[in-house]
Parts: sequence; structure tokens; C-alpha cells
Amino acid sequence: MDSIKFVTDRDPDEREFHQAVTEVIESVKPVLDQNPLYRNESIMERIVEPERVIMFRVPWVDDQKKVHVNRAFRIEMNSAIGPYKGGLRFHPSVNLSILKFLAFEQVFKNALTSLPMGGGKGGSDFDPKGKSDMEVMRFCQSFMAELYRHIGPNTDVPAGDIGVGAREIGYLFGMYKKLANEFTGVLTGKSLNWGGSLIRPEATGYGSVYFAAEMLASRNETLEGKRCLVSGSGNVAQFTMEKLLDLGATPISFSDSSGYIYDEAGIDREKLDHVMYLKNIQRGRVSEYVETYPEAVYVPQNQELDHNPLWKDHKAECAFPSATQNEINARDAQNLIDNGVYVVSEGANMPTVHQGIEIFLDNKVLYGPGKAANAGGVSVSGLEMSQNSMRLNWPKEEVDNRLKTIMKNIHRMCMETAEQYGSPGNYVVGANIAGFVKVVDAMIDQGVV
Ligand code: NDP
Ligand code: 2IT
Repeated sequence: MDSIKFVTDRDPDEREFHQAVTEVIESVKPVLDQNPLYRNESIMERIVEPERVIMFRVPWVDDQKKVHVNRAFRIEMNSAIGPYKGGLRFHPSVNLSILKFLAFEQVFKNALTSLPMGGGKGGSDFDPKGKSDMEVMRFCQSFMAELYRHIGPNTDVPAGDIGVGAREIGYLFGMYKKLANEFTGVLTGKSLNWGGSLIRPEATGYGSVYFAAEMLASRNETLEGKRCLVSGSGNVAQFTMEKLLDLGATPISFSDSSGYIYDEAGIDREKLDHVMYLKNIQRGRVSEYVETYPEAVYVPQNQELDHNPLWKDHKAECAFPSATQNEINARDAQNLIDNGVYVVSEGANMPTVHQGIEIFLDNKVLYGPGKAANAGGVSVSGLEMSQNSMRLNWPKEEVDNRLKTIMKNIHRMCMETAEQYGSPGNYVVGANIAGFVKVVDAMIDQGVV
């Protein structure tokens, strides 16, 4: 199967899934041409079909005693190199297409980490925004009352993603432990005093900045003094800004789904602490930032525009899209380049549309695709699993050093693979081929299962 038709015919409505599959199919064509075995083994047909999809009802009761019903999923995509591993997303937009695209990306991302993890993803169309802690707890308990029978520390190990952070992982773990009657590393992103790993909250953002630093190093440059556009204001965006500050760069923006903040003077440590308080403790909106820092500008989202002014109106050298999928369209990509951006490191999963990626590559932007650049999060999840199995906790420096080494290795692997296949500097080709070969070779070793 060298064409997306097989997938579009079978599931015509799964737009995001088609987008993710198309990118991989295009990249791996030369590998299929060189290895007839892969076509003989129908490897593409097998790799695009989830090993298992679980879909279930989540009934829960709100504080006014009204009953609600959400829909939830777990996509167990591929277990060729380890137990299914990947986050849970709670967001009203969640559907099968979005979770299949995320699970598919996760398979190759996890392979790039060099840790033994297969790929999966799950979640629900539940919206935690505006819900009380008790409502979130009741939802998580009902969600886990079904999910627990499908997961396990050697079977499928979920973690966080959009809308699922330390609070949700706590409630989910509590219910799993009660139902399964076992205390095991069945979820990652746990709090520190009951099995979590140091650096896991920081890992995705830190990793994305380490990846950008590696890309710059390939041109003998550093992040020092660079102005950086960041989108999102959640887990990934916050720790991206923290590591940028550590490395002498200047974050100048962050956003949520209602709009973005541009702070010309730069977001320093004190301002970042305020953002963390605003988002993590107060669970507020980014617009509230200007109440404390009136010199900054808040730009509300304008659905009428065909571009996002965040990517157009502000001079910068680097961009760290860290909110959600398809937040950079083709026009945004061109606007970024026109504004001086030549480094893009994707903290989010698939934040750039296909045409946007082509524009970045044609313009020789140092472009780190999500499955490579944001692999730091799941890498430290893998390290959390190792620590749980050993019943040990590694110190912060050890986990951070391992994370740095993993990001360096992923960068090197992408560079070398891209070069080997005649696309030097193309991290998309590098990441897709390196992840793909590792997974499909394992599938072939294990027979037709
Ligand atoms: P959070 O829930 O902590 O934050 C999500 C951020 O993105 C919020 O600022 C949110 O704004 C914004 N956002 C969400 N949906 C939309 C939307 N439809 N339009 C505009 N903005 C939106 O999630 P994370 O920081 O964990 O995740 C951010 C991205 O990083 C996602 O793409 C995720 O898949 C990816 N990622 C996360 C990893 C992790 O370890 N957490 C690992 C690797 C990738 P609002 O509050 O308004 O919804
Ligand atoms: O997209 C991702 O890699 C994540 N949301 C993290 C997955 C994980 O298992 O830590």
C-alpha cells in the first residue's frame, strides 16, 4: 500500500488520521522501494490499523446532581516494541480521528526514544474547564471503572495530554488501584510521593527546547539571545518557557484557545511564575495576565481571519507551537518565515498542516516535527516506568541527563537517517523513517499477528 486511498476508503471521515498517515507514507516510500519484504508482508496495511480500539460510555453526576454521559476511547495502536504507551486527552473536540492520529504518531515517536514502548492514545470529549474538583474526580472514577480492565503496567500505560494533568492522573490512579487491587506503574505522570518521576512534568517542554538547541548546534548557533514565540499555556508551553529562560533565550508570547499574550519586554522568571499560578492554581485564562502586566498586549482569537496574528505580527527567530494540532496553516508558516523565524520545534502533536511543513522545508527552516521534538515527555514516562519496576527514584540530575541524552540521540538519528535517504536536513523524513524501520522490523520478527 503506497497510497492513502486504502485508509480514506475505509474511514472517509477521519481527516486528522489521514493527515498523519499521509505524511508517514510519503516519507517512507524509498524504504519500501529498497525492501520488497515490507510490501510482501503488507506492512503498511497492518501498521495503519489499530490492534484494538475500545470505545465506552462514561456516565457521571455533576454538583447539581444532573447525570451526564461522555464518550471515551482507548486506541491500542501497536505493541511491536513494548506495551501500548501514550496519553489521555480530555477535550470537547476528542473523537476517533483525533485519537487515531495521536496514537499513530505515538508509535513512531516512542520508537525514536529507544525505550521499549508501543503506541497508544485515549481520552474523552469531557471538558474539564469550569468543572469543580469533585466533578472531575467523579468523571475520572467513572472513566477508570471501564478502562481499568484494558490496561496494566505490562499491557497499556496511559499518561496525560491536553486536559489531563497531575490532578486527573491522581484520581485515575486511585480508582485503578482500588479496582485492580494492585499498586503498580499503570499510569505515568504520577505525583512524586506516590511513584512519579522527577522531571516528568518538565520533560516535554524541556525536550522540545533541547531539540531546538541541537538543531541550532548543527549550524554552530545557540539559543542565547533568541526571541521565541510560544503558543499554548499548559504543561508543554510553561516548561518550554522555563528552559528557554535557562538557556538565555527570551520567550515573548503564550496563548490559550481564546487568544494570546504578546509581551515585547520578554517573559522573565517572575512573569512565568505568575503564568504558572494563573493557569495551574487559579485555572484562569491568559487574558488575565495583562491585569498584572499592563505593558503586555492581549489579542483575542478572531475566527474570521485566515491566519493567526501570533505568527505574523511579531519579529522572532524561533517558534515553539505547544497548544494543539493544525494551529499553523500554510499562511501562518509563510508569515513566520517573513518575520524572521528559522527554527520551529513542535511541542504540540501535528501543529503544522502539511502545506505549512512543505513551506518550512523549502525555506530551509530548522523544523523539528512533533514526533521527534516533543518525544521528551513520553521518554521520561518510560523512565518513570523503569523506576517503578525497580521501586527506586532517580535524582533530578540523573533524569534530566538521561532526557538530554535521549533528545540528542533522537536528533542525531533523524539527521543521519535523512542524510542516508538523500534528504539532508529534513527531520521529517529522518524521524518518520527511523521510527518506522524499528517498528516494522519488530513486526516482521514477530510474524503475522
Ligand atoms: P494542556 O492541557 O496542559 O494545555 C493545552 C494548551 O493548549 C492550553 O493552553 C489550551 O488552551 C491550548 N489548547 C487546547 N486545545 C486548543 C484548541 N483547540 N485551540 C487552541 N488552543 C488550544 O496540554 P499540554 O500542554 O499537555 O499539551 C499541549 C500539546 O502538547 C498537545 O498537542 C499535546 O498533544 C502535546 N504533547 C503533550 C505532552 C505532555 O507530556 N503533556 C507530550 C507530547 C506532546 P485552553 O485552556 O483554552 O484549552
Ligand atoms: O503525546 C505525547 O507524547 C504525550 N501526551 C505523552 C505520552 C506519555 O505516555 O507520556
